[in-house]
Amino acid sequence: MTSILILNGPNLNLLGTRQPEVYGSETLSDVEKMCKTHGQALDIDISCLQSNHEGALIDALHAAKSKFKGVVLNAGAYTHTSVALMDAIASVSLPVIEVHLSNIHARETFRHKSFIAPVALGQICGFGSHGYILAIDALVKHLAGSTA
Ligand code: CA2
Repeated sequence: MTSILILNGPNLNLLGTRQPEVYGSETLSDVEKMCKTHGQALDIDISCLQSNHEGALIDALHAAKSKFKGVVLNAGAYTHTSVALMDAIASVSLPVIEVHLSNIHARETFRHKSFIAPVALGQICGFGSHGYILAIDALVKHLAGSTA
């Protein structure tokens, strides 16, 4: 069965506790449940992991190589700072789709830069938690095309 990892970065464990106008009112657990339910409908296995630590996210990407066919990644603020995460994605050569709840391009200038985007299959932002569903669908379609 196709397996996809949903990987969330720093502070996303606090989802639903403040700034609902920016990030929505769902908790991370709600978002993860939604992804798993969507995975069941598509007959794919969805695993979820969140960490506030850059090294743990890098370790998760390295480990993903042998366990998953692709990754949906919301790297949180590390998106805008982490060359190390960019290098990790490039080194595992797994398809990674970058997701953001908010439209990072419509926010502060420092959020416009993504170190993930150049090594990602694509970027989805601004659609709230639905972005994770869009990313799963895009990854599944990509994987179907790459094995056909
Ligand atoms: O829009 C996104 O998904 C972000 O990745 C969220 C990050 C932010 O630094 C990025 O620029 C864009 C912030 C995640 C923090 O999320 C919280 C949500 C509610 C309460 C506390 C933190």
